[in-house]
Amino acid sequence: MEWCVSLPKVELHAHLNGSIRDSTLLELARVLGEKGVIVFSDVEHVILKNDRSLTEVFKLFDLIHILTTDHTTVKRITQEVIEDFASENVVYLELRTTPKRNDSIGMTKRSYMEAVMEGLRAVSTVDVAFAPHNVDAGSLRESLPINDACDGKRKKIYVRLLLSIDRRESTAAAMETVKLALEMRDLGVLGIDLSGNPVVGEWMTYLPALEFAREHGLYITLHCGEVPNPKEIQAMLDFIPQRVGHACYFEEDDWKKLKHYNIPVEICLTSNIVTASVSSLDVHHFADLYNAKHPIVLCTDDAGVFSTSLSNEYKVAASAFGLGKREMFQLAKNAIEFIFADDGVKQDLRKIFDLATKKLD
Ligand code: 6MZ
Repeated sequence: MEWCVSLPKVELHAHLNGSIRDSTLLELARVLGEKGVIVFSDVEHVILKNDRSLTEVFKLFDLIHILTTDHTTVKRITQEVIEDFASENVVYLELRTTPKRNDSIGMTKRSYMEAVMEGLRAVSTVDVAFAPHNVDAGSLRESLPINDACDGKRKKIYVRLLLSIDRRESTAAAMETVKLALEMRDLGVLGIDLSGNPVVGEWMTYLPALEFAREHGLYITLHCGEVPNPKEIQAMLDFIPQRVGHACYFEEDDWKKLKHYNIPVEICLTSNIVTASVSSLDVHHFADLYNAKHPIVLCTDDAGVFSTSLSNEYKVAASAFGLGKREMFQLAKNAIEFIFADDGVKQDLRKIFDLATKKLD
């Protein structure tokens, strides 16, 4: 495990509200319990539970959102999540989150995202490079010298953002999120994710907003095939997104299309097993895709909800699929090619990995 921790890593599929520390969730639940908003003893075991079906996961997200959807807490969890990823040598993080409205406290999707940005700026334990075009905040930090992730120096992490459309949302709400993403491009927002409970909603509802996003140059990644839904899977692949997440319920034609378009897959091993989207690692599609040299990247999905970390996902892959250190290193490095950030960032990341090669043998 130690080796997996020191390995520099790229995280491309992490939901902000799924990546919160248990200790933070419990603390927030205690406070709301004291205020009488929730009953702490009812939610404590829900937060600490380890086995969760997909249905239970989405119930848990409803609870998490009650605990976190205010500006101060959104700022705090963003800061903590970035610190946690950096502490295990994640050198590039594409963090995704669903901008939310909460009229009772005057929260708009924009003010939610401003709280996320404040969280990014508040990180002090590591250097965060997050805003490529913003002279005040980002470009100075962005030009900080690269760090060798393994040498114990102060760590640096690149952070970029994807805004998520929740499958419960209407076309208009999805469009609002895309427009917000366009407005926040200078602050490191690179693209759009479609996520949320996969048994809810229709592809055609989100399509206009996703097309608009693409026309305006945003990158797109879709949760695809997390449940069996052959028509939707084909429609999503025909859209040719830049990446897809999960791909658990693909059939032969879907694999053919995915491979034909060479669409990289964000693989979330622990998430797929815990939610029973894949019955066991022995039959996980990682192996086929890996052997076919199809672009794949290991990710956590929801490190908090599934009690995992990116280092742990590499460890799980190594033992389940018999990968040695060289293969793991290459797998981690290959992820650079599938990030949505520009070539300058890719070059920096390649240097980080090259420096690390020597030390990780
Ligand atoms: C689909 C998921 C997900 O956006 O509030 N989310 N959507 N499948 C999954 N696999 C288990 N895990 C998380 O983070 C939480 C939200 O991300 C999506 C859901 O919409 C969830 O409400 P944010 O930061």
